[in-house]
Amino acid sequence: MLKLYGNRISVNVRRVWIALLEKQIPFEFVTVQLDGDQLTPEFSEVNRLQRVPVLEDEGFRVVESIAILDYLEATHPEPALMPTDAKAIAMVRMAEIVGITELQPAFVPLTRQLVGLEESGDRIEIARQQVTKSLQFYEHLLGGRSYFGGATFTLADIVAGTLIPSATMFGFDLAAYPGLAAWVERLNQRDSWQQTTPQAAEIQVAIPNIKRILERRL
Ligand SMILES: N[C@@H](CCC(=O)N[C@@H](CS)C(=O)NCC(=O)O)C(=O)O
Repeated sequence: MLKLYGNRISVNVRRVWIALLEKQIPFEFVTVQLDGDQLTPEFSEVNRLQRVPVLEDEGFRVVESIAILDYLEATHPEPALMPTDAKAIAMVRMAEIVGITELQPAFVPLTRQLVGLEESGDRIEIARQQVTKSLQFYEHLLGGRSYFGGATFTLADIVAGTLIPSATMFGFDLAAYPGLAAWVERLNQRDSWQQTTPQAAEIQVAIPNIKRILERRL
């Protein structure tokens, strides 16, 4: 059986977890406490980068959430989470890449500020502008359709959909982006979403770990 090394409050893990649920693939969730378990020699053997998620398939290990999503798509093609039409593929990739290279990095200084770590006003301002630009980009990309790939739910919705709602934690109002607001509501109806949404209490308990991780990171 597939093994997913992860933690319930990790957004990078949640992407993979949702894909496994959507594809109805049986798997074992191996919890890695992010209080230092990820830094042990044992876990470093599993992932030299000392991060989750890691997917293990009969001894073959895949790290990096986007690579894991591609692996799952290739090994379990049904139901398809990646379209085959050229334009739809481009839409999905744009949504994924903007998520991991624009929006997610912009959340780092904002999270640092939220948990009480030192952060410069300039970096906060740049991060807020980057979040705004990303949200505008996504609203335009979605273009009032149901999902980024068109009529069907894809990896784009998983990657963008597990990031965009977090903007509200930093004071962004999704009402300014009506297409995105309706799409978030649509995602919230899915079982895979409901099963994987971290509870407020879980996040609260994890704050010291989040702080320690952010202190060690670029
Ligand atoms: N680019 C990686 C990022 C993985 C990542 O940063 N995971 C975090 C949890 S959200 C982690 O394991 N952090 C532990 C640490 O930095 O010590 C991916 O997409 O899988």
